[in-house]
Amino acid sequence: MARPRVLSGIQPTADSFHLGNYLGALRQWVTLQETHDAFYCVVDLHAITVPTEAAALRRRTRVAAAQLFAAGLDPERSTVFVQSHVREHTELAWVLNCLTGMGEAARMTQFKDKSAKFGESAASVGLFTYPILQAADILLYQANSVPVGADQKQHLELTRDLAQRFNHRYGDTFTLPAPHILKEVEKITDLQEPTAKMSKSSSSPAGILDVLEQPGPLRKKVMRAVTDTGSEVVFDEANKPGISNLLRIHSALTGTSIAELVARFDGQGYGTFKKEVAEAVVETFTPIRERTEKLLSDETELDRLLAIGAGRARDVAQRTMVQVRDRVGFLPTS
Ligand code: AQP
Repeated sequence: MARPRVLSGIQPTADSFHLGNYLGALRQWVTLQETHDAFYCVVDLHAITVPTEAAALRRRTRVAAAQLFAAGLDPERSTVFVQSHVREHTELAWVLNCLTGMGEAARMTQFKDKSAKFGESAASVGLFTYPILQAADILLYQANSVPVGADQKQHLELTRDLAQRFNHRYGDTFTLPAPHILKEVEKITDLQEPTAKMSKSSSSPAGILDVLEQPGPLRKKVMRAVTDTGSEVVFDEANKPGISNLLRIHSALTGTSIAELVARFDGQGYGTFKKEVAEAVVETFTPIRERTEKLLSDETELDRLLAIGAGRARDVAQRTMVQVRDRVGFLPTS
C-alpha cells in the first residue's frame, strides 16, 4: 500500500530558524520521512506577505533549505523544494480565493496579530489571503497529514473547509488533511516573555534561540531566561510559565520525561537546571549549524538538490491542477 503523504512548509523570514520551528516542525519532519511520502517546502511566496528585500529573501531561502537538509531531511526520501518553483501554488490559491468568504478569511487570528504591527490598512492583501495560499500548498499534494505547531490549527481548519467545499461543489478532488500536532512541543515560548510564542518576527533577540547561533550566546540566553518567583523546578503552566517552558524544552531535547526532571532537580534551584537546558540546546544545534555552513559553502549543489525537489513536486502538483482546471470549467489549452 502507498505510504500516507505528509506536507509542511516553513517561511524563509529570518537568517536562522529557532527552537520553536525546530521542535514544532523540523524535528517531526525528519521523523515522518521514515513512514510517509514526504513533501516539505520553503514557502518564499508566503515570506513576501510582509515587506522583504530581494537579496535577503534569496539568501534566507537558501539558508532555510540548507537547515532542512542539515537537520536530517534526506533529499532521496523527502521532496524538499522552494514554493515559487512550482507555479501551481499560486494558480490553485486563486481558485480557492474564489471559494473563500471575506468573513471567513477575516476571522484568521494570525492576520489580526501580524497586521496589528503595521496597522490593518497598511497590511497587504497577500497577508490577508496567506491562509488560502497555505491551503493551496497542502491540497495540491493531496496531503493526508500536516505537521505544525499550535499556531497553525486555525489555518488547517480553513484548509479542510475549503477542500470540502470544492469537493462538494465540483466533485471529489481533494484529500482532507489532518493536522499532526505534538502536544508537548506545540508552543515553545519566548525566553523573555514566556506566555508568547517564540517567533522569528516578534521575539526579541534575547527571547529567541536560533539554530544557527554560536554556543556562547545560546548559553547566555538560557541562563538569562525569565524565570518565576520561587526557586523550585516544577511544571506549572499558569503560575510558572518560564520554568515550565524550559522543562518542556529540556524534556523534548533529551527525551527525559518532565516528571523525571522535576524529581531530579528537586531542591537544586534554577541555576543548575538552566545550565543543563543550555547544554542540551548547544548539543542539538551545533552539528546542525556546522552542516548548514557546509551546505551553504556550495550553492550550486544546494540549488541542484532544490531543482530535483521542484521537479518531483511539480509532477504531483500538475496532476492535481489538470483535474482542478477541468472541474472548475477552464478550457484545455490545446
Ligand atoms: N514557538 C513555536 N512553537 C512550536 N512550533 C512553532 N512554529 C513556529 N513557532 C513555533 C512552527 O514552525 C513552523 C514554521 O513556521 P513558519 O516559518 O511558517 O512561521 P510561523 O509559524 O509564523 O513562525 P514564526 O517563527 O512566528 O515566523 P514568522 O515570525 O515569520 O511569522 C510551523 O509549523 C509553526 O507551527
